Amino acid sequence: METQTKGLTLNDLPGVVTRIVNETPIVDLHTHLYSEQFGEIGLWGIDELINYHYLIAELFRYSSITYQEFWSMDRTRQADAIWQALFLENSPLSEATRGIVTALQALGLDTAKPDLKTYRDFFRGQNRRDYTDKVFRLSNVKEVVMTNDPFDPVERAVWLSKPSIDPRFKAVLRLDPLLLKWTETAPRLSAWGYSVDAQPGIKAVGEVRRFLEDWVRLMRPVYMAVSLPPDFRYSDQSPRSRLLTECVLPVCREHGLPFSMMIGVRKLVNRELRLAGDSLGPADMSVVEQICAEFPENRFLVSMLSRENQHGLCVAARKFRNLLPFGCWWFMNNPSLVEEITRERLELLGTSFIPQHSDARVLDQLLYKWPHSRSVIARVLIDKYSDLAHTGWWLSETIIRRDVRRLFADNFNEWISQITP
Ligand code: RAT
Ligand code: ZN
Repeated sequence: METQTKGLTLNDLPGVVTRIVNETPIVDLHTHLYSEQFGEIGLWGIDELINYHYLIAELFRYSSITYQEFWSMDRTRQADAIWQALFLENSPLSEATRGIVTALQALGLDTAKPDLKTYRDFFRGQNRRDYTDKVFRLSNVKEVVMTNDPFDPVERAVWLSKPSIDPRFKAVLRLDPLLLKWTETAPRLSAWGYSVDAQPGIKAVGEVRRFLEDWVRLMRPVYMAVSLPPDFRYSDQSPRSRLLTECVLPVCREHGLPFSMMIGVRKLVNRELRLAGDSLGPADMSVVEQICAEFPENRFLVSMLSRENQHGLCVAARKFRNLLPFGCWWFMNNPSLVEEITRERLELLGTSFIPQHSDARVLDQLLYKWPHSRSVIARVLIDKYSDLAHTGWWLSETIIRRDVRRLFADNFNEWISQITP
C-alpha cells in the first residue's frame, strides 16, 4: 500500500528519476563475461578493453596497417596500434571509443592526461577477484548472464569438471553450432556418444534431446539461446528447423526455459576482420510472429539487430504474450538508437520489455555500457513521467522504483521463473 501522501511535482522528476535509475541494480541478461572458474576466457583489463572487436573494426577506417600485419602482432602491440589511431591521432567520439574513456574515469584514472602506460600499471596492480567485486559495485550490476557454448572445448572442460560457479554469473545454453552448423556439429555429437546422422531423423531427434537434457542438468541455464541470420525460417525441412522445433523448443518447454533468438546477423561479410567482420540485415517479422503463435507454450526472448525491425518487434509483442523484446543489440547499442528504441517500446509496451543488456565481452565494459544506457533510459523516462504528470496523474518514488525495477531486473527474473506463459 502506498503510504506517501505527497506526490512528485514536475520539477522533482528529473532528479528523482535519474537517482532511481542509477540506484536500481541491474540483471544483465546477455553478456560474454565469465566467472573466474572459467580462467583465461574471462577477459578484463585495459588491453582487452582496447582490443574489443568494435574498436578493431574502427582501427581499419583510419590506419593503413594491413589485416595481416595487425593479426600477426601480439595483443599488446595490437592495443598500441588501436590506441595510437583511435585515441591519439583522432578523438574518441564513437560509442566504442568513448566507452573506454568512461570506464577509465569510473576507475578514478586521469583521462585529461591519457597515458596508456599509466593505465597498464594500474591494471597490473589489480587482482581479479577484488577487481570483479569492484566492477560489480561501481556499475551497480547485480548479476550477469554468460554465453555458454557446450561445443567450445575450453568451456566444455570447465563444465565437465562441475565447478562451483560464482552465483553472480548465470549460465545460458547457447546453441549456434547445433542450429547453424549441423554438418560440422553432427560428427562431434557422435564422437561424444550421441547417435546422430547428417540428416537428423527420428533417432537423432531423441539423441539431440538427450544431449540438451544432459547440458541443462550440467549448466542449470536460465535460458537457451541462438543468434540467427535475417533470412531465418523454421518451417522448412532443413536440419535447423527440425532441430529447433523437435528438440530445442520441446526441451525448453519441459524445463520451463525461455528461448532467446537474436535475429539479424550476417556473419563474416568481411572475413579479414574475423570477429569484427559481421554485419546485419532486416529480418521478416512474420516469422517471429508465426513461431510465437505456433508454440504458445514456449516463452521467447527476442532482440533484433536492424533498426528496421525494432518497431515491428514491439507490435509483435503486443500480439503475443509469450514474446519479450530485450536489449539494443550490438549495432543498436548507440545512444541515439537506444533512445529511439526505448521510446518506441515504452509507447507501445509500457514497462513490459527489457530495455537493455550490455553484451560485454570484457568485464570492465560494465563500467561504461551501463552508465551510458542508464543515462539514455533516464532521459526517456523523465519525458514519459513528465507527460503523465502534466495530466495530473499521481506519481511517487515508490511507483517509479517499481517500474525501473521491472525494466532492470524483475521482468527478466519473472520470465525465467515461469512454468508456462
Ligand atoms: O556484440 C557482440 O559482441 C557480437 O560479437 C556478438 O557476440 C553477439 O552479441 C552475439 O551474442 O552473437
Ligand atoms: Zn552477444
